[in-house]
Amino acid sequence: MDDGSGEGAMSTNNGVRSAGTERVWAALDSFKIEVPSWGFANTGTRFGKFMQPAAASTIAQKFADAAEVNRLTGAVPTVALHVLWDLPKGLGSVDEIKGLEAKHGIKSGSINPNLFQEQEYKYGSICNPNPEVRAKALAHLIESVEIGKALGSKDVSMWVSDGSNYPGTQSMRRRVEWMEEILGKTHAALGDEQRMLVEYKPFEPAFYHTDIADWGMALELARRAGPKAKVLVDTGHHYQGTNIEQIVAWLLHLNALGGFHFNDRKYADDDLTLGSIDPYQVFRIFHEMLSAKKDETAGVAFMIDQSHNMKGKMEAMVQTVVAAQEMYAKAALVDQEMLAGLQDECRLVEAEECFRSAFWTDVRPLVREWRTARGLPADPLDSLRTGRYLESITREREAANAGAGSSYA
Ligand code: PSV
Ligand code: MN
Ligand code: MN
Repeated sequence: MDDGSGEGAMSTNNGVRSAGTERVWAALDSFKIEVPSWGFANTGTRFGKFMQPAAASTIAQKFADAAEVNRLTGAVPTVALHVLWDLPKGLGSVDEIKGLEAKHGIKSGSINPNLFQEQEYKYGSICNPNPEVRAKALAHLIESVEIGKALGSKDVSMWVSDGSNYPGTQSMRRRVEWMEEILGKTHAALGDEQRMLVEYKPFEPAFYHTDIADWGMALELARRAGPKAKVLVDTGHHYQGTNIEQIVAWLLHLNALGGFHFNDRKYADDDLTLGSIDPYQVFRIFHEMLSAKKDETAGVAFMIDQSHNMKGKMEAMVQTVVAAQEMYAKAALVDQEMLAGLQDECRLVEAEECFRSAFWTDVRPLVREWRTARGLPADPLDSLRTGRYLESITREREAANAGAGSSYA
């Protein structure tokens, strides 16, 4: 099999592993990705939601689901928590979470404050003209930092949905000042090992302007907040045609990339399974990670941010983790040294073929071999479907979910 680098994805040649295969195995061994608790729950579209019998409705169920995805894929050591949805008692919920960590052998990942759901936030949270509302938002952020400390979790991951719907109705400049003040105070509360990730999104729910609309704004806000603040790139939060891997390259260069929220989309923030629309983009992003210097990528968190109304929650999550592993393996196949040489000599077609051939190589047999060698199911999706877990949670949760209300998470 020819991958354009001359190495191919065959695992051995007379018992000798190719350099490409070695790179793929090392990449798979190191690859970890965080799953979102909300990806296992009944979440909706803007107009409603279709309830699934096996959806998780308690934090205990979400932990159990995340642990099962980890058991199937070997790549999910942490689950992201949304404070309002998963820790309704705030710090008072920490003991329960610690118990679930111990029970399931996975840890709490990023802590996601919720600055968008409560009535007070109609005109914004940390950018709200009302100082009392801003104080409420700050208190929630500080509590989220404290929850992170108590759980030993590294990242407080902030998505600020603030903005306005009509021109002239808000002062964009004053809102920047309010935001800077609160982000600075939140940063000051962080522990030594903690970071603050600033997520951006150009559209919805504020249709005219969102206060953190793109990576430039997120970067500047992070810089002003302090050295523990980094930018979070959610792949669904860009305009059509944006070159996301170029943003990744810049943020890596500036030592400002904190992590990713991975998902796919066709139109806007669709939160679809990874690579379902554009796997080449995932490959290109992973290539930026793998071709960067080690100190530039240290600490960059891979997280999933997806939700599904149509696909089964567990199946969708396993699909995404498997797609991520496969795309990462493909990106690891690129012979970086050869590619750099071709780029320097401007041998354009050869450089493109070297790059593209790695993408077109079917790495699935190799990934399967790696899974088996690591004691993991060779086909995680098939194992999920034929195993007992899905069947038992469907049976157990069906009755409870039939009468469930329709809160977002
Ligand atoms: C917003 O669209 C977002 O991407 C943020 O990360 C939120 O925390 C998450 O989705 C869940 O609403
Ligand atoms: Mn996100
Ligand atoms: Mn989103």
